Amino acid sequence: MANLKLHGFWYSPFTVREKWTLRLKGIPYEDIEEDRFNKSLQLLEYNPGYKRAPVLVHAGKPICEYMLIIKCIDKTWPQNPPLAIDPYEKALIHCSCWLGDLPTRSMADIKLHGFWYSPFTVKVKLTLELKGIPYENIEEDRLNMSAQVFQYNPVYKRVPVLVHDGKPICESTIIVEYIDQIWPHYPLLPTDSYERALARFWVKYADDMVPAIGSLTQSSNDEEQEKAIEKIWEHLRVIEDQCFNNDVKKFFGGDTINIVEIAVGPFLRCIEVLEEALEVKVLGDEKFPHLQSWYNNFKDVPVIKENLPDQSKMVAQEKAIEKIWEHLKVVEDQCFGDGKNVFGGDTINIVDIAFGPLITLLVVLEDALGVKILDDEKFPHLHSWYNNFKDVPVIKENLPDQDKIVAFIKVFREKLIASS
Ligand SMILES: N[C@@H](CCC(=O)N[C@@H](CS)C(=O)NCC(=O)O)C(=O)O
Repeated sequence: MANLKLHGFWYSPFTVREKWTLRLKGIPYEDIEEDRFNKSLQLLEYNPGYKRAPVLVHAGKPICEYMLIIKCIDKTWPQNPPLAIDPYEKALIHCSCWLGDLPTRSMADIKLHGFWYSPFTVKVKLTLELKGIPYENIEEDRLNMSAQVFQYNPVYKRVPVLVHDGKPICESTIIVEYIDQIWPHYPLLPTDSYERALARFWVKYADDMVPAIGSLTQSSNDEEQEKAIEKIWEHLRVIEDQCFNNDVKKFFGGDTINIVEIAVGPFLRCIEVLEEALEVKVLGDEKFPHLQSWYNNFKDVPVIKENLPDQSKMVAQEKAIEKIWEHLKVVEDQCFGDGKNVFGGDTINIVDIAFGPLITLLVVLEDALGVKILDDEKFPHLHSWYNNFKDVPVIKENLPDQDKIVAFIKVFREKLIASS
């Protein structure tokens, strides 16, 4: 990434042309904004003749003069060329460059449907960002996913979904590999077949860690928490000893991030979030020195740092569910702990009426968020009380319509977000 640096002035049409060219080709680069009245020593050193920008520095070697830079970019990264292959078109483009108008080649239409906090979505996002591929991010509402997601992913009905020129691709790993094939610069998969197979093995192993992370999210007491952490540790130990067991390599594939980092990194971010939300220790360099130093290298890469989901926002989300559980635990132990059919004994009373709609709301949220809130193992009394309550014919017939509640929550959330 830092292999390619562009020194320029943001307002200069010459610099802008280079930026367009790099963007069109999806080539990641570091933008070095120069001060026209106080140019950097590097710029003066790179372009001692004219002392002007733009200057593109590729692997330490400077290239000056915008037309030469464009030609050089086109030759070095021939994919997705803004300078057309056809000689006639090429000639036209040269002409229009001189006239001051770089023709815009129609950019691929790429849309990413996802949730900002989902590690699966993050895998795809990091891939696009690392490769510098422009895309439209479509943030889905978990409570009310767009009809497009159901249309694009009718089998699993989940995100991420990448839509490339109108064609949907589902499943995060498949999407990452697809992107890597279509835009091969900054390759994420090794070219050697054996190395590729090894990388894919670890990508799969990262996905296999998901149930253990899910158990930690769902744990409601110390014992469950410890069990879940043990399970995660088992996985991390394997990764520590067998995958990132190299002191020399910065990343799995060497000096640059590859598909293994893309697969493991977002899950480690989830673990970090759970550590903070549940006040537990899972990661750490005493236990997993290689993994920790690899993760630090990963997070240090500017594109990763900028695009990993915000930890404090994720923690807040986790803590909200924790808070609900705290309340439910009190209700479970103190209110419905005596095994009565309903609170009033055999007939519904005011307490049942008070809790009924709240629990209905939680059940809707469970469904919408994909989180088990009213877990029957965690809250057996509350669970059986709710079943009894729902079974009473008058209640059954008058419970609010689930779709209507979802629609209401959506409007309510939108208003809340707008007013915050
Ligand atoms: N194996 C899938 C997993 C995707 C997944 O679980 N997505 C979740 C978000 S983290 C989802 O869309 N859930 C919505 C739902 O289940 O309704 C992948 O790699 O893409």
